[in-house]
Amino acid sequence: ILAIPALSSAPDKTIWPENGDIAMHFSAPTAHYDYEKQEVMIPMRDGVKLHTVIVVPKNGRNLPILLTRTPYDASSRTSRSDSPSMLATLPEGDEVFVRDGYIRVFQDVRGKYGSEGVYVVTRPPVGDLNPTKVDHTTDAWDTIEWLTKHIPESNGRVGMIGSSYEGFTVVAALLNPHPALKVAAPESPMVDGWMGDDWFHYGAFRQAAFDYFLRQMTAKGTGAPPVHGAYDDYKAFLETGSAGNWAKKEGIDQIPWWQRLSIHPAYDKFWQGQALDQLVAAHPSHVPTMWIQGLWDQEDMWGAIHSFESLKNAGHIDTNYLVMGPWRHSQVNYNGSSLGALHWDGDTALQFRRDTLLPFFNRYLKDKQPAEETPKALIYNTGENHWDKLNDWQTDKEKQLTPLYLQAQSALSFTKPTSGNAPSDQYISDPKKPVPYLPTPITFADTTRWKQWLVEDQRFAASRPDVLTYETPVLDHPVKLRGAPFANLLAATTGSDVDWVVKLIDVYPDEMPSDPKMGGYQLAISMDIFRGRYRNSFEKPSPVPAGKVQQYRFRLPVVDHVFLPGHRIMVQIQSSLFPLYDRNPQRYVENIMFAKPSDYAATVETVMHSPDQASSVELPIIP
Ligand code: PG9
Repeated sequence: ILAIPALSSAPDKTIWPENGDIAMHFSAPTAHYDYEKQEVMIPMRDGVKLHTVIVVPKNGRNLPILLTRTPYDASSRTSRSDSPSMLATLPEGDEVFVRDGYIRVFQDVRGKYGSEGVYVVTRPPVGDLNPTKVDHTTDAWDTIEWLTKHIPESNGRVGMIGSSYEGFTVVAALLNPHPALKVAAPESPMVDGWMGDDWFHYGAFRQAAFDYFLRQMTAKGTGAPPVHGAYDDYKAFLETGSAGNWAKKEGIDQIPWWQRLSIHPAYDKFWQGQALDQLVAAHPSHVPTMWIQGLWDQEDMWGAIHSFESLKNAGHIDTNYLVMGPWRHSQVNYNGSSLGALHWDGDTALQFRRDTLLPFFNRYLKDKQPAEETPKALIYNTGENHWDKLNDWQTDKEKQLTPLYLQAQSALSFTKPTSGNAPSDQYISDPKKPVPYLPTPITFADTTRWKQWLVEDQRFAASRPDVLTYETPVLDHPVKLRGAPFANLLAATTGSDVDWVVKLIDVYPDEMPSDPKMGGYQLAISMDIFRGRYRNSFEKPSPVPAGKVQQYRFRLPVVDHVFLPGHRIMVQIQSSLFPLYDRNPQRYVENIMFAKPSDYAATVETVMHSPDQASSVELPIIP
């Protein structure tokens, strides 16, 4: 018989863990780290505390602070990898600042991740649209006040930086900047969600936003994953119908932001009151600011350039600078050597961060004179493949545009159409077969395709019967553009509403010996969509009179491009970009978000190119 130990005797620790195998107390040794990371809750004026991660180089003294306010989790933004090195811990875009000895701070905006308070999407400034006493201007102010008093290693100066939503928080801080905020860099800031940033473009709703609603607005932390139930979103969205139907199907109709956004389909006071490009010009700051964005920014193509231009038009050019790189959304903070099939002269994003951005910040945060003067506008020439450094940037008001006219027989030319040729072209726009924005199948979750969709080869669209295509002969001299082209369509529909998509395209030579797959490539250098009901007023839409030619004139995204000899210029026109943009039913309804299946109708679109109704794309040509 085995001897059974008495019940009261303590277990042998060498064979059995008294409290289980989870260490009661654990902290990773960090003595050898080259930084210290601190997490603090910073009190705002209303008592709400915001979760803030502060990363300080060890043994640092008299260092500037680089601040980003984010809805995307300050903790994960400050842990690219778990490493004893500050360089590896912080995001790629920060490397130049880390190497130069900056203190780095990321803060969760109120109501998201570790921060207390109520989250409101791109919380508008205190006033008509925000009945509280706090906004991103006050939160930035209170945060900077606290940081400058509580980080002994700092020199008391702060720079703000961030892309997209994080760029939006930089712009908001500029409306009433804390005196210690010495320099700012909004990168692709979300500035006007209706005109041309994330939610709409000229009134056409961007259904790609739906997945974002789920991830950001169904939980304080990371929200519910989107469940589409199909690999091909073209098919899934087509079968579901209106944007409102999709919202219902996915449960998005429970989200307050969708409930607000969907009852403001027009550019009413709700959107006007939070358009930051107008607000910064009305409340200009003295903070030196570099407005940065990509030339193919698939998310926030409006914000930076329009803010810069509206400041310039209001006479506040002195402290403002413009940078536009050959980048997709936020690519400024990653590798900028290529975009889709396009390859640049080196890592353009690193070149910019190292040679322009860091010296700009150092000037105001460290009193270090830059080796060369910061150009007023730094913009990448995407035709000749180099940076252009400019000491001025002309806004639309200052620019002469040259019309490039649509012609009979799919031609394009700088001379006006003459009589005796066909005066127009037609196509059927059928909401049952909308033009896709990428070759199908399309999966919104495929982020690689999403990031580069604006540089997709447009040949897949050119071959469709519902896409009009106009082209110049092969160029025997370069045509140089710098600025914003405008679409100027004179067009009619048999329906009572219509969308117009206009693309300005560089057609590569048939043969490209050094890169054969680029032979004949159709690169859209600028494109946008315009919802016809807003042709007379963005605020007050009106039905389009059937069969009557109307003018649709709208600005396209800025370019700095040279059409090289051997290339052609092309213009494509179509009436949908699905499922990125919701379909226009083409029969006028009060709110397209909630159109019924019976509202959608195939209609005939007529684009004029007669001498007195000459459609064109107006080009910002430079000598
Ligand atoms: N484009 C994203 C966004 C900004 C603002 C509102 C909603 C979405 C972003 O990348 O942050």
